[in-house]
Amino acid sequence: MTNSVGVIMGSKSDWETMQHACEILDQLGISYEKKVVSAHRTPDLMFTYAEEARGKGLKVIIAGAGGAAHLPGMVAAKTTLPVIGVPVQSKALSGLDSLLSIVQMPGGVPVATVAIGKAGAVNAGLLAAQILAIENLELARKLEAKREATRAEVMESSDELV
Ligand code: RP5
Repeated sequence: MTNSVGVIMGSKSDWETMQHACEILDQLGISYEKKVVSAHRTPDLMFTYAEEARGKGLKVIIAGAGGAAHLPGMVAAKTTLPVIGVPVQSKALSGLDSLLSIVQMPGGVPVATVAIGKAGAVNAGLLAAQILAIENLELARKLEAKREATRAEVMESSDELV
C-alpha cells in the first residue's frame, strides 16, 4: 500500500512529541510511514528521503525537530511536496530555538510551521489530513465529524463547571 504522509523526526527522542501527529493520522485512517531522519547526523539520508518522497507516493511530509531544527527546511528545499514543520520542545530553550529555526524560512521555500510540542504535532496531523481532504470527500467528512465531537465536548464541559 502507498503511504500518503511521511512523518520524519530528527531523533528517536522526538517520538514522544511526534507520536501525537501519528495518533491523529491513525484516528482518521490515513496511511503513513514514520522514520528518524536527521539533518545533521544523516544528511545524505535526508536528501535522498526528500528527493524520493513524491515518487513513492507521499503527498505531505510532517517533519519534527528540536534545537537547531534544520530538518523541515532542508527537506522542503529538496521537494515540492507540502512540508509541515513541528518544533519539538528542547530542554535548553523550551523549543523557542526549534520554533525560530523552523519558522524563519527565506522567501521561496515554505514550511508550514505549527506550535511547539504536542499541540503542534496534533495540528500537524490535522493539517496534513486537511490537505489530503481537498480531494477526498470521505476524509473531509471524517474531519467534520471530529470537529463536531470537539464542539460537543466543549459544550458538555460548561455543564461541569461548579
Ligand atoms: C535534533 O536534536 C532532534 O530533532 C532532537 O530534537 C534534538 C536532540 O536529539 P537527541 O540528542 O535527543 O538525539 O536533531
